[in-house]
Amino acid sequence: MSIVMRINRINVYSTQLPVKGGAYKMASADVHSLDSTLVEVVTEDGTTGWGETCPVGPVYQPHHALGARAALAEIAPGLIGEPLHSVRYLAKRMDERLNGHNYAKAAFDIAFLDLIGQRLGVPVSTLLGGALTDRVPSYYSTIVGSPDETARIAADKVRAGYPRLQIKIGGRNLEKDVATVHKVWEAVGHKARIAVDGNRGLSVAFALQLDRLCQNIPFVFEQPCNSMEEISMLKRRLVHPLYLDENTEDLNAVLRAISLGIADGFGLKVTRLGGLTKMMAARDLCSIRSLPHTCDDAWGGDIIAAACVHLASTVEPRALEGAWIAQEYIDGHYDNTNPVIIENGHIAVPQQAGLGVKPEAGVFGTPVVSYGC
Ligand code: 0XW
Ligand code: MG
Repeated sequence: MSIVMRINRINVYSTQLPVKGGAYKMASADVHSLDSTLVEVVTEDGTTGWGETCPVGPVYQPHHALGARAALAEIAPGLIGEPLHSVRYLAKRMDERLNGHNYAKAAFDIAFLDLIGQRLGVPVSTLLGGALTDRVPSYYSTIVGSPDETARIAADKVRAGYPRLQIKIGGRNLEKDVATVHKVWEAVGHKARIAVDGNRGLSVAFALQLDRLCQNIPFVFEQPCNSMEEISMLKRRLVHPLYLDENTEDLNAVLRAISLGIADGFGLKVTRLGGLTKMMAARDLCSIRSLPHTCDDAWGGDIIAAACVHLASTVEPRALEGAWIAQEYIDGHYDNTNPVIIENGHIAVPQQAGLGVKPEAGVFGTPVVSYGC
């Protein structure tokens, strides 16, 4: 069957995703409601493919919602009339229209794969090399909170089936962060794997002190400091394994971190790297060096959640640190027939053709802008 069909129209939508409970607190920022950008790519036969990009506020990484939409405005007109026969060709077209801005291009990359999957009658996981499982582990991410409350939530989430926890620290005194890590460990012990995430908020000195004061607790230390240079200074002085998240701004950064030997693993974000096609490359680079990683995004609804889960299903299970999706912090779904949901700390991999998620008609209101006919 030929998969050549042309892009007729692109609709861009914005939707607000308020944070349940009021605020998602990280060392770098507190966020209250996230502005997600969705692209709906319509082909000449009327099939629709969806993509999403939702920075977790403007401070987490050098991304913001209006930036995503400005970048899409540069790119979208150049995609109208293009054939959907090759995601690599369309990536080249996007690069010819705009340098960088991976987090915006990612939304299109996801939508193209959704369309091609539907056309071929296969799930996106098949286009990514093929699923190894039909259910992937997730992990629960706490917010920066009091030691006792964080430990209580951690124990609850382990009881709910999560095999991994990510404990947020930073932006306050050392005593509180150290107490939080100790209390979580006392509450959950070996029942869950633990990551301690500083979200770039610690100095090298603070990170070293925390590392020593928690040296008998097995956790991986995620993105404690801001820059790769600080991370390199830390790397050989830490007791705990070191994971990079925000520093992996593109595939070259992943490659650099691997070749410099400064990362024991990664918190990877689909949109930051430029979409699922780029994530496949990161997955394969990590696999060559047996480096574990997550398959996440910063935030977003069912579209980005489905993208993360399809990708996660293709990762060797021993290298998969889990697929984080924002479900625990947002209400509702774009698609109530086939929502992406966490059950017992795990997520079923959509089996339908494409992403397996179709936003309900009108759920995002009218497009903020449309291109094509
Ligand atoms: C836990 N996350 C995947 C969600 C927020 O965007 C922060 C992020 C992280 O690991 O830093
Ligand atoms: Mg992180």
